[in-house]
Amino acid sequence: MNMQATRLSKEIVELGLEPYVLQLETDGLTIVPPEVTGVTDEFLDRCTKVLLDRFEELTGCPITVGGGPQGELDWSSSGFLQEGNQGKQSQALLQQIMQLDRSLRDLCVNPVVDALIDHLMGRMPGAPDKKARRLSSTNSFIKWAGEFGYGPTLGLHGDQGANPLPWGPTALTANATWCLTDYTKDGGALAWVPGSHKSGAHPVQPAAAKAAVPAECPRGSVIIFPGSTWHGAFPKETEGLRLCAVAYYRHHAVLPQENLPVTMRNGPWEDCDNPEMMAELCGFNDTFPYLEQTSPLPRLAS
Ligand SMILES: O=C(O)CCC(=O)C(=O)O
Ligand SMILES: [Fe+2]
Repeated sequence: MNMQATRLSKEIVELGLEPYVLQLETDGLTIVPPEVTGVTDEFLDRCTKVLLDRFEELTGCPITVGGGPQGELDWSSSGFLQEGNQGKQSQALLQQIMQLDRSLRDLCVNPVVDALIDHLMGRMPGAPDKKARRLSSTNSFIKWAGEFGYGPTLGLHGDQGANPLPWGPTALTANATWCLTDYTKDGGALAWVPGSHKSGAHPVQPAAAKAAVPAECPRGSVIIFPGSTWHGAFPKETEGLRLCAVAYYRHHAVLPQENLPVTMRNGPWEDCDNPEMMAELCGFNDTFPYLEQTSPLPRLAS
């Protein structure tokens, strides 16, 4: 974890988040229950409805939490082929979900999650009041019953895998996976390897898959881990959906997955619980990448 951040922030102490920080430091993942983040059943219902409506809008196929997709799906026009997976594809990724509804933006400015992500990424050099964390993208994994999943490797990876090795103690990316259904091993829960964040490198198989455990938790929980923690998912063997909303973060020095300073500039970023935090998370006022000459120039004196 971030060396500067081994001191606990005011927010961590005020919100009583020390036990979650300890888990992040020792295991590389923590699960925060809805009682601590304050999300309600009605709020989770709204997030769920927005995502399922969006799935139907983009695919033409109605989908329910209890029954999964309500028709045959055909991937052939998408050009999508999963290597080694002879079975039917049984998940889809919805992107840019923060644009869809205020509920999904409010997840991104939740003060509890923000304090823990800030702990992982720390502050700007020489500016202890400036947080280094930004949003990289917002996505939803929609998973339904299917035998294969990610195969025997469980698809284990570190999310910050595009960054050069070795990874240091400061998180370069971090993941907050909001569970909109219960997460169980049979139900295709996130798989992860305790302590793997300390290796500072990619997973080594098959030992990694052997050491993987499920992140099991009730609906409304949020699973938080740095980009160095090895994770994937168990195959989903049960009926119905495994649904989540992922707020994916980056250190300010790391490229975003979605070009949020551009895509959200005229978007509904102000419509959320904390517009000031959202503007910072989108990186609207960051020095880089610039779009025009920003460095001051002199004029010939007259
Ligand atoms: O749940 C999954 O299928 C994998 C999730 C994942 O890799 C991620 O959110 O970064
Ligand atoms: Fe991942």
